[in-house]
Formats: sequence, structure tokens, C-alpha cells
Amino acid sequence: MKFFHISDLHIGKQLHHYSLKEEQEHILNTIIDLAKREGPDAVLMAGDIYDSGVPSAEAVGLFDSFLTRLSRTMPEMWILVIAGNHDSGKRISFASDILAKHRICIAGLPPMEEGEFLKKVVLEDAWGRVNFYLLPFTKPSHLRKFKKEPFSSYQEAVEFLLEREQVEREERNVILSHQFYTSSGRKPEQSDSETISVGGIEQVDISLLKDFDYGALGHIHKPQNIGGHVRYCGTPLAYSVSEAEQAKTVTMVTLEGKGEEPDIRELPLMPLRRVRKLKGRLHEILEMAQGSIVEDYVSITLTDEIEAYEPMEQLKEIYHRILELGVDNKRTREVTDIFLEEVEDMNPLTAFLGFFREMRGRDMTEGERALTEKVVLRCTEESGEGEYETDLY
Ligand SMILES: [Mn+2]
Repeated sequence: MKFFHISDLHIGKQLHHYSLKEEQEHILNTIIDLAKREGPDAVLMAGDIYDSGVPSAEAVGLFDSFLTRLSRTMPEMWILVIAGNHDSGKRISFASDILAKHRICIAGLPPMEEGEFLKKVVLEDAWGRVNFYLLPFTKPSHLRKFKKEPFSSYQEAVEFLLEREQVEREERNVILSHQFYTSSGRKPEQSDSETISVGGIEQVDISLLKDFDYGALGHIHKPQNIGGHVRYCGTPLAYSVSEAEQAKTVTMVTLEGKGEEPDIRELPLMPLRRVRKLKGRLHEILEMAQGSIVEDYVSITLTDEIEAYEPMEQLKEIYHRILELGVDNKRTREVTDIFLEEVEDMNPLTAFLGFFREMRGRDMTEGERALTEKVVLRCTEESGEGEYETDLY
């Protein structure tokens, strides 16, 4: 049994206000080509299909075309999809009954009442059955009909759902899931493009997946195994500057007989345009501009001690997609030190207004400021930090 494991397509995502439509189209085409070449029995998509619960028409069109072409090219192959935390479970499972006839199985929401169970697809090969369980992103609140007292953690919620399933331990079992899994409290290596979780309530321990021969996870954007045969396959594209050096891949898994080590391979994905971090003096950065790099997404840090006049103007002439421009020299390091000291004594509103000015190169409009004041007030009230004087100018 051979299958592809992909996740976190985040179709419709922008990178610092640049649309990634062409990059996403290109990488989805590459995945179709890889499927043609390798002939897997199934393609598993472990959540975060879209970047938003209300994807744009363009994003829906892109996924539609991907799914249709993948299915048409390989009509015998199964396509298994679960919703992630970025997806709307309801929307994503649209037309799922009809799609099932084309071997496309989409699970948007977890079981919500008695009598409902996880979607399961059973495939067979020379070694017998492989049961694929589809566990879409689950929050404790999804399960409120099961129990008077709500589940207090994600761990309890997932445990509850898995215990209701009659997992056949003699057969091979695979699960698709999009929770924030940790291994005995050890967190996976994260990137800047995942939604940051606060506190520990979202964590689910991988020991819950002990009955599965392979755990096909989504959510974390850097490919990594997190113990046993439980794996985050990562995003197909770099979705933040922090992922600039990450190799993005499709995970290809081959399962043979029960109890045998699965063969896990990574098929490299080459993006249409790379995300790069460039650091150096202005003249060095300008000299680096050879070949395709000028079309790449670049995050530039200038290290000149004598700062150039309007460097952005010169850089823009050559680099077409500049994500951000920073300076790292003696002056900025000193400023940062002083600023850090100052900011500790500032009230949150002043600190944020300063941050906004620094990032956007202008002061807030009255409307923006009023909104920020409201937010800061609410946050400080809720966190018990007390009230702050808001009339600051
Ligand atoms: Mn994601």
C-alpha cells in the first residue's frame, strides 16, 4: 500500500501581501505529476486545505481544479481529505456524498452525536486491509452533545473520539489528523506561519495514536517525524520567512505487512519562486542579483555601518518581490537595547503605537487609534493588568 501524505496547502494564502496563486498552482501541478510518476493508491490531505474558513472564489477554483485533475488522471486512486483549523468543516465537506463515488472522501467535522463515527476508508492489498481513519480538526466544543460537562482539553476530546472507534489491531491502520500533537510534552519544531497556540490546552499526546501504523498529521509547517510513525509532512511551499531554508516535500509512505517498518520517503518539491533571506551590505546584496533570484521572495537585512540613502529605491529596481527590509548594524543594535529597556516601562498602548509607526512608517489614523485603544483596554481589563491612561499625545 503506497500513499502520498500532504497537508497545509493553505490555498489562497498571501505572503506579505503578495498573492501566491501562481506558486500554488505550480506546486499543485507538481504534486499531480509526482502522483502520475509514483502511482500511489491514495493521496492523504491532512487539513488546512484553504487558508481561510471563507476562501475566495479564486482559492476554491484552484482547489477544485487540483482535485478534479488529480482524480481524473488517476481514477483508481483514493483522495482522502480532512479539515484543518483554518478550514470551515461545514463548507469543505460540500457535495461529499457525490465525491465519494469518485473515490474522494472529505471529512469536515468530527462525529457530533451518538451513532456518528469517524469516516473510514478501507483499501486492500496483498497483505490484507488498511483502514484509513479521517479525524478532522476537533475542538472540545464540537463534542458538547455527548456529555453534560464539556471536555476541558483537546486531549480529552480526541481520546474520547478514538476510544469510540473499534480499531482492528490485527489490521493495518492509518489516521489523518490535524491537532497540535506533542510527544511526552515535547513540541514539534514550529514556524512563523502556524497559528500560535497559547498555553497548553491544545496539545494532544501522540500516545493516543498507538493503535495506528502511521499517523498522517497536518498543522506544523516543517516536515518532521514526532515519534514512532507519526509524522507532520509540512507545507508544500514556504509560507513565512522563517521557512526560507526548509526543504518542502511530499511524504510518500509504503506499508507492507502488519508490524513491518513503513518505508517513508520525501519527494522534493521545487517552488516556482523561492523565499530567501539575504544579509549583507547594500552593494553586496545588489551584486547577488543574478538569475532567478530577482524573481524570488526576499527578506533583506542590510549591515552597512554607514546607512545608504533610500536603499529600498535601489533594491526595488532589481528585486521584484521584496518581503521586508531591515537594518542590522551598531546603531540598530544599540537602539534595540535602549528600546527594550524603555518598552518595559511603557504602557501597552504607547508601545503598540510606536511599533505601528515603526512598521508602517506613519502614525495611526484616529479611527485606528480608537480601535486599538478599545482592544488594549479590553485586554488589560481581562488580564487584570489594570487600566492605563489612554490620552498619551
Ligand atoms: Mn496550517
